[in-house]
Amino acid sequence: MSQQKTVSFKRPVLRGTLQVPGDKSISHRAVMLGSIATGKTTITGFLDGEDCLSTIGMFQKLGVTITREGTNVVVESPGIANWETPTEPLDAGNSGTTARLMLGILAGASVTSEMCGDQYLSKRPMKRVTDPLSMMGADITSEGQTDYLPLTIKGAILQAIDYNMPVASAQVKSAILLAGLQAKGITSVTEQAVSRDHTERMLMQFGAKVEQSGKTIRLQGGQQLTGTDVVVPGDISSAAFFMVAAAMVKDSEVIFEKVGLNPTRTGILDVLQSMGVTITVLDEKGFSGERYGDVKIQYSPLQATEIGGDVIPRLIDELPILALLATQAEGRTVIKDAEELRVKETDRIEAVATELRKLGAVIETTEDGMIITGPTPLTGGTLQSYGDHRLGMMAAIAGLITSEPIHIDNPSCIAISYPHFFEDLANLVKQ
Ligand code: SPQ
Repeated sequence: MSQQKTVSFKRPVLRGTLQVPGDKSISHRAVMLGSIATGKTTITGFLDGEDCLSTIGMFQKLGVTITREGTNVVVESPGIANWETPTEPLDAGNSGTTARLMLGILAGASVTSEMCGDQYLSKRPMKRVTDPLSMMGADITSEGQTDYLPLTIKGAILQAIDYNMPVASAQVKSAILLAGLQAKGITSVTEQAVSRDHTERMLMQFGAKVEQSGKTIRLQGGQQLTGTDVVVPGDISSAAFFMVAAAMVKDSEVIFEKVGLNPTRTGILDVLQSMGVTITVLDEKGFSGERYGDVKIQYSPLQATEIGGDVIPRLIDELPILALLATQAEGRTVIKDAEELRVKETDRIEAVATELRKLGAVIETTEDGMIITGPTPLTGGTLQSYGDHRLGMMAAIAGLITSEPIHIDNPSCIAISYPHFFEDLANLVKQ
């Protein structure tokens, strides 16, 4: 049954400090590499969101021992060569990252498995991964269309490939590299634009040798991974919702503690700066190849900007909330080169435009983005989440600047990436 959540504030101001939950992309990869590896991996700061729990569930069905106490996870694995054949389908839930990276991992494992997902994931394209994996010799079949889950993966002997990526996607890159780890020879992947590089960094952390030259990554197959300790920084994609809130709600000032600052993810900070937002990085550190730090965001008058080209993969998941911000900026904000938004949990171009227009926003959609004219005062109303966590959180943040309350239909999807979102919102808002 669909639920509703109402967000209503009278003259809010956001103030204080916030430590957002662990990075979703890094949490997935820590469990995946810990399960491929032999031995014990400890993960601290793990994201206990539904997507990452789907990843844990899959490996438990493959015979890996994984225990979790809140955000502390211990993975004890016999290594990929000793996984058990699962007796039930591996369920990726709503998680594209789980499905696509696992296709790469399972392609070269010595087990046969079936993979399924929820109603939204079952409509997202898998061919972008199954095509290159088939070139490596993967045996992935389906009873219906091979572009979609459910799929059956029969572990096979893989050969390395040199792959030029037709789309800018960290999931495709990672699936090929993880298959390449089990393949004969040297696998290389060349990107059009640099996407998040957590897989490459973490492979090195687990003892693999990965070479990078320009936009090409090379990996020798047959390398063994060894369990290690992983510390997960805060997720900048989750922080982005409150960063935008602080930037557009008058007199706000918020410090984000220990938030991930990997340069392949910080496009949001570049765009906020180009819109006139005052950003101060207070303390930047690095560990295990991932950077993190404390970042202060202050309310500022906003100017429109252009978002396109190489920055897109560095902020792809932040575009829905940036669209909301653009409604409050002076001038025409153009978002382009973002056609990938159409194949996320929902078509995020149409969904964002449809929902923000209900509040009075002036938005035109294009094939690969949106054109938003501002500033526009926003009214209240009922917004749909489309079962998409990022749409649900965008709707909630809109409630900070609308003249009337916002009612969010089906807000429970927010737990996919940010289980305590509404508590953090309530703690930051001073009325
Ligand atoms: O995992 P999923 O469902 O694909 O999640 C999303 C999100 O909004 O959280 C996209 F819908 O993030 C992707 C991101 O868009 C996570 C990700 C990763 O961890 O590798 C990479 C990006 O996807 P892609 O297709 O560009 O590789």
